[in-house]
Amino acid sequence: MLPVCRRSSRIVKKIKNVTKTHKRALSTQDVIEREEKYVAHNYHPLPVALSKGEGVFVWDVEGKRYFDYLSGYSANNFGHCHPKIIKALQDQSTVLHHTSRAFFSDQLGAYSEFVTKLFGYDKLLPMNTGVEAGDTACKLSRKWGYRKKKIPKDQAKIIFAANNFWGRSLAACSSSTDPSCFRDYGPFIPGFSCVPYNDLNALEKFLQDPLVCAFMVEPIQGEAGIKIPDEGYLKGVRELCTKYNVLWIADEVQTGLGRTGKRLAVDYEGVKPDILVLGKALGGGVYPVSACLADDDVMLVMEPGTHGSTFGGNPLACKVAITALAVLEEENLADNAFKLGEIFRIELRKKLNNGNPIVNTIRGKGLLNAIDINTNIVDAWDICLKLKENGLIAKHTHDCTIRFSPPLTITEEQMKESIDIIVRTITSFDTTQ
Ligand code: IF1
Repeated sequence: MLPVCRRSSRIVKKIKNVTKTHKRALSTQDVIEREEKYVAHNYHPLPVALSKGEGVFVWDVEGKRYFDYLSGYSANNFGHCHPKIIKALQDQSTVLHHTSRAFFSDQLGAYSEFVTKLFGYDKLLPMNTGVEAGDTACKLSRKWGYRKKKIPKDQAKIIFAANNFWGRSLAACSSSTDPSCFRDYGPFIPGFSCVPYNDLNALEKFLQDPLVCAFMVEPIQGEAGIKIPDEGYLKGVRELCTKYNVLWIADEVQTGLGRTGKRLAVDYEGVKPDILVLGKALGGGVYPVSACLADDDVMLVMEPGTHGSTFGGNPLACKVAITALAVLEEENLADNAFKLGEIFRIELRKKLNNGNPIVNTIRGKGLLNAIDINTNIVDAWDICLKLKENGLIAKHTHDCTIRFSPPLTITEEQMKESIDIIVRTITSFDTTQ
């Protein structure tokens, strides 16, 4: 066994060697092989190795430019390296970045006041990731159920929409109807059940159960493939939850913050959830920031020491989030998403939906759009590979749907260039076989 000094110098040498290889320009293949070797295989990424981002564009390690049509799963609503968000990150990180909530800080109250007034709630509970905020909403609802609805101890039920997706925790898996999300992760959390999405009659039957404390639903289902409910569904959810004294939890982690062409997707029907869950773009794409918003009759069931998070609500998160929201409002990005989303769907339907057998449907709201592919002719994956070759990166969800969600900062000219790439790519596939 080598003496400690010899061992540590060997480790230092190894690290130097690793950093030295960094100096040689890495190829895409180098990046892929290194990730394969050292990173868990819990994703199957598109074979592109990104090293730079600016606005709606990203560049790979060979310097090739792409339109980013995933936006980091809608965390990059404001584009890559938005100058105001980067400045806020830089400035705050040199002043005070993390304190924990064991102490007050000058940023948390300012941020929470801004956010609660913007969305019309009494209070905010700060977390970091979307799934943590979703979990917080479930805990809030159960506690409210026991304290306010007088549900007998440990019997509270929460209803979710079938085909929901709200993250990767055991709680989220426990509510999932997608085997790829829950297989081999049992036993599951009790008291969770699912109701068909976009079905108010089915929902009412579940909500009549006096043990139900909450119903969690995405205003548009993301991972399910950008599933848009009928007009009036959200109003119906609001009415039924009020009628049966059930908290409505709206998961706007993906649909929120301008993505669907409104500040929140629920704004399309002018309804207010009891608990609003935000995440992803709330951190401006540069820092994990999520939150639950609720009024005092719900939020104040949480007493000190009964829930929390090391990083939740830290000064850096607050500064970045308040800046991201200011960018959303000042640059009218929700309106831009609405306008350019219309152009996207109209142009693609005109150029692709007129008999091209590959494309089944084109749907979406704002800049949360998807195309269903006829997988008898071509796989969505193969289309994504070809799109990449043509300078646009997008990701399929399940086998037959490709999501198209660029940053909300995209311009009309960039949108038209992207549409050309998508049309050229899809029409390049042979449909005769
Ligand atoms: C993955 C997509 C999936 C979400 C909604 C909560 C969360 C998410 C509506 C949890 C997260 C991410 C997770 C990522 C892929 C991506 C995603 F729809 F955005 F594309 F999976 F559906 N509510 N969605 O969409 O937020 O804890 O991740 O911050 O896990 O593969 P998180």
